[in-house]
Amino acid sequence: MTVSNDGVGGGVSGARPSFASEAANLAAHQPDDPVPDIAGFTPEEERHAYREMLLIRRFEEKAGQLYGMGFIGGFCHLYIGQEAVVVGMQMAIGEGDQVITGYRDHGHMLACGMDPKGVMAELTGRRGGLSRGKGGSMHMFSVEEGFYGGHGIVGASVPLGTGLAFANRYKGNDRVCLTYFGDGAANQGQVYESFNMAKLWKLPVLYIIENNQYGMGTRIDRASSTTDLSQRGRSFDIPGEQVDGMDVRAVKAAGDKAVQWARDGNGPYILEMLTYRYRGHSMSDPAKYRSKEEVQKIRQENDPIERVRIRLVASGHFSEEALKDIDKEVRAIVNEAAEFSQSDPEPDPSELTTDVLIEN
Ligand SMILES: Cc1ncc(C[n+]2csc(CCOP(=O)(O)OP(=O)(O)O)c2C)c(N)n1
Ligand SMILES: [Mg+2]
Repeated sequence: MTVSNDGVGGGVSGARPSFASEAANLAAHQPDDPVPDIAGFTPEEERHAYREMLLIRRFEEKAGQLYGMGFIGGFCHLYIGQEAVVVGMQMAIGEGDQVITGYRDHGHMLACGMDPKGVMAELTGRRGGLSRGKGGSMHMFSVEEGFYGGHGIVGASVPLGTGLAFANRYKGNDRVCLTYFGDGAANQGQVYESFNMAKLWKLPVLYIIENNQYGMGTRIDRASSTTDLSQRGRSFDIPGEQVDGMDVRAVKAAGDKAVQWARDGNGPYILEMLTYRYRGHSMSDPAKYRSKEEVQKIRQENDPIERVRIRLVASGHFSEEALKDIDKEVRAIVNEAAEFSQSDPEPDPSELTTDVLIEN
């Protein structure tokens, strides 16, 4: 199969449109497209995407509340607004493929199928947490579900994900590693060292840049000399493209193509997901570096979940009632996780010295 190499090796693309015009572009694909537009995405897939995104949204809203109530300590970076990225990509991979990301990781874990109770109890530092209450928000892991962390060091997921892909190649399996990182991380040196090796050895890795427009309080155009991050692989001859990361269908379509490219032995591929985070960088960020109107506009015009909801109802395949039932089901899961994460005991003090060093 072929994947478009457009842009790689082509002319330098023009000045990046301002975010306002980018947002307007995103808004242009807005929901009132009549339904047949779900081409390649069955109503059942659309429903699945809706449920998965809603689970992440409700989970994150609850985590925000628990943080406010003092149940969660330390850092907590919410994924609200970016749900279509992980859900669409997860729908594009299969059994045995791997996922690795940074610290904004709750959505990735839920999309991978990790237990919401275990994730929430880890946030509150309880015994039943996925790292037995000793890792917290940024440090969970599940080999069974193909999730390799959860990394607090910005950019660290990139060489690690490249290493996972190297292991796949070395073992001769056909697994692909989804390696997520942010627009801020995209300026790090280790990213480019990884790109070089990945292309040289044709490693099955997809670099998924979640461009949510900000690295902490700094807007991308204030921190990056070039802002079309999909073209960051040019020096290494790694193809890439920008994707509407607020449209789960677009994400899955781009994901399907790129996963196949990597699985077929063509090496790495870059997907720059144009997305947006609604909340501050972490729970302690009042987000004074942007206006409330900017956030409000994206929420109203581009919300990834609302876009699917409108399409589903317009399609006639699902009633408002049926969608409310999904909401109920998801809320019950999140409430149960929240209750567990408050009632489960903290780890025993003897656990302080376990899982620190491998003995003997
Ligand atoms: C090596 C390193 N440098 C700096 C930090 C502090 N830091 C934490 S998050 C962050 C911004 C990263 O932004 P981006 O990659 O866009 O990810 P986002 O938070 O938007 O998901 C920085 C600088 C860190 N954790 N690690
Ligand atoms: Mg960012």
